[in-house]
Amino acid sequence: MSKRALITGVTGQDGSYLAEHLLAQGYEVWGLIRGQANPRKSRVSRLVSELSFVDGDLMDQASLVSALDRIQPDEVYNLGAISFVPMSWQQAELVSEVNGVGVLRMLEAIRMVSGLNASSSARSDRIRLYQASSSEMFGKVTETPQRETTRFHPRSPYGVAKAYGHFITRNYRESFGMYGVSGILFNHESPRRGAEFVTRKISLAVAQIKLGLQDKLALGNLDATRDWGFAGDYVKAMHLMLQQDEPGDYVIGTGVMHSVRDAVQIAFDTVGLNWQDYVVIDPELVRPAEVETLCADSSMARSALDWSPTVKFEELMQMMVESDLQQASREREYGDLLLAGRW
Ligand code: NDP
Ligand code: GDR
Repeated sequence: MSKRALITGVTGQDGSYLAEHLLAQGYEVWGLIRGQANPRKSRVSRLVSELSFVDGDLMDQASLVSALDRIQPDEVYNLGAISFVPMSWQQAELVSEVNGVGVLRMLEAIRMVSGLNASSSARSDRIRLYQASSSEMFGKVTETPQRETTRFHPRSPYGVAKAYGHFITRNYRESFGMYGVSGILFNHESPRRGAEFVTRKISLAVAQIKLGLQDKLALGNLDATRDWGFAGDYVKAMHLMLQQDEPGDYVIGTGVMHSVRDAVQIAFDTVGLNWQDYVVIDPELVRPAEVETLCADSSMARSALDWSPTVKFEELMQMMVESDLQQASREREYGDLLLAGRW
């Protein structure tokens, strides 16, 4: 019998890649969808047509219990979150509810549906949980590169909420014998990345500038450095984590750091333009408390999971720029045809 997986956050970047990966492994895949008419549902069903959907929201405990009851999944991937860090200073309470307490709601739903209680001595594998933890938990770093044992010092309400989700997952593992793991994933990108994140903001702008549809790109801190990888590689690590005999938490990243300035340079180089002619600094885009630098030590995942990244940063930025250029060219062609009355 094929395994069954439930993904929260299925309409997001990682959700769509993970759904594709699990379907390719022979899984039956369900996505939790929130909202009455979620506009991203049709986008993800176009990308991943064999996907099934169930209604639910991490803000609504009963909806999680009823989704688990109905689907009886073997594996739950909790990717749902408000994932844009600056939003967490604007709506700190909501972000804490979804990204922090939302994890507790999912753990409680699994506990109820699996019949686990505090006297459960043996570990329960009935429903395995993957929790999407983040390198933002490291924040103001105390050692470089960061590994599983590096101390957390989150710098945003987002990072604080993710740290809660991380520890409560570990606590349910220790308290109830639940099979729950957290992947501490560093930044990962793709042509499906949301337009608000810096790499996609850059690739979209470069495509528009190349086609003469935009003339400036406003950015914040160009000196911030990140360990950026390809989302398609990272969802494979999520799956591998849930296949281990013993549950554990793993750092996932490339171990290579680049600055936002490097990202800009590679993206503009891809289309033969000089970035200094187009990029302007907008102080409004600088964060109240910045995470200046992040770099992963994934040696544990590399040896225990046999996982390694396959896409280098330069290739990743080029892939994103080329995808956005193709898309923008198609849209411009369509616009020209409309204007010429030939559509
Ligand atoms: P996205 O922002 O692309 O997707 C977020 C998803 O969360 C969307 O599907 C959204 O659904 C869903 N969501 C938002 N609020 C709720 C809610 N109340 N209940 C249920 N679902 C909700 O994020 P990514 O795919 O990039 O990231 C996936 C996860 O991994 C997130 O938890 C993120 O914080 C974490 N992460 C991401 C990293 C990265 O570099 N991408 C690195 C480390 C961690 P909707 O369509 O309804 O808005
Ligand atoms: P991050 O990603 O906050 O690391 O969180 P983002 O791409 O938003 O920022 C990366 C760095 O770029 C700097 N920066 C800008 N960022 C944005 N968005 N827009 C700008 O104009 C800009 N200019 C400079 C930022 O200051 C920052 O230092 C992502 C999300 O996916 C989280 O959900 C996830 O947990 C972490 O990665 C790991």
